[in-house]
Amino acid sequence: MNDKQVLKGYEYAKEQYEAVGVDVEAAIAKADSIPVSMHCWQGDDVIGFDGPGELTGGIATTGNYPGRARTPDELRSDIGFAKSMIPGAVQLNIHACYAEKNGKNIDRDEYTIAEFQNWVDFAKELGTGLDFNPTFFSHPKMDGNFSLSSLNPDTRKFWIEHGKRCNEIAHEFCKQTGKTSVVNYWMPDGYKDICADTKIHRDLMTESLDQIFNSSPKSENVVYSIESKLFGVGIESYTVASHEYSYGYALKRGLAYTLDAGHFHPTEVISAKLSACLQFLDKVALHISRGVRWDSDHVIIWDDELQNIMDEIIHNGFEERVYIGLDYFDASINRIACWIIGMRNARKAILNACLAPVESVRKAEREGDYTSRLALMEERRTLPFSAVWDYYCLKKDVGIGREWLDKVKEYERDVLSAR
Ligand code: RNT
Ligand code: ZN
Repeated sequence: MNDKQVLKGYEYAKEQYEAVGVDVEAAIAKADSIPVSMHCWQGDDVIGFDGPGELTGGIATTGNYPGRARTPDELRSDIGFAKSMIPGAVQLNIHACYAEKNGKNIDRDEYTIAEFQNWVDFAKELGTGLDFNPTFFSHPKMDGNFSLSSLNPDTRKFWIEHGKRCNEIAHEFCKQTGKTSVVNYWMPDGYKDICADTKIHRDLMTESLDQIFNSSPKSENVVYSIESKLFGVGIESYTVASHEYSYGYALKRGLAYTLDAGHFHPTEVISAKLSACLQFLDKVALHISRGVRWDSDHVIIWDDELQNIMDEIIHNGFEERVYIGLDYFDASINRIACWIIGMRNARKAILNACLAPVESVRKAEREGDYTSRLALMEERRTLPFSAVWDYYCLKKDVGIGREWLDKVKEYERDVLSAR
């Protein structure tokens, strides 16, 4: 498609949206400014650089598509390349296992900003902030799948120190990038089979988390968040940090709560939880993922749930209270394409939410006219969104339509295939 065609399509689309009361330029500007956190771990199958080189502990990647990033530099160039085809404000999300120890013999309980300085410099180059995650998996100090709630005090001590280090490091990120840093806590702790004592681990988890947060620096721009999960791979029967646990902890301690789209019963959706959680919590973080039957973490597609999530955020004015992040890992297709597809889809859904003529639908609802409510909701679906999206991509110079795919194929030929 050439630029002239895009502009022509945009003129038509703009008129259509204006006819239903939408200011298209304002919608584009708003959609462009909302940050989406891009998870570095899609690029290397969540393996990281500080450990034994395999992923263990409740999550799994499947597939062996060639071209996995094997070094920090490879991962950073893949991210940089992907970002050139991703429009809108981006945060970069990294895990503690992406530390670069540079030959130093230190463990996760001793990390400082030094092990992440390359990531900070990279984020600054990209103009993004850095989100962070302590890594409570893929490590010999895990007690089976237990970390902060292990019955072994030495194990707990190690992971408590790890949490503290990560919180300190995030403050450095913040200082250096000048941007907010969300520190997300996900602990796989739990049992494969039915357990006899569900309480003891939760007591210990609370004690450990309290120790971490009671002696961590606090500032407005570092947001600590606790992620819940229904079950993990090999942790099917009991998870310590379940929904009620994590939500309750966050609420009581004034932290944020992370809703991962793949962490609930298959008929539950996180879009339905947002305005409920935000009645009581200040902030919520999102891990947008796509569960397929089990804890599968497929690449997110632009489906109804993704749209509903963004509608809930934007139509309720929650942009400042919800930190949007992605969390999936597919090793069966080109990993860079995974990032681009997911990040572009997230942005499409944000833009589409900003373009929705929501006031007229809400007015119908308030007036009890549920016929119009349904009719208008359905009419929204066929508004000429794609013409606005193409125009936005043209403006941002990120490739229109499928153009980005040719570039990814070229990169695969020239760079990835040599790995
Ligand atoms: C696992 C959680 C967690 C991880 C990342 C790598 O089920 O979703 O957020 O995916 O931290
Ligand atoms: Zn997650």
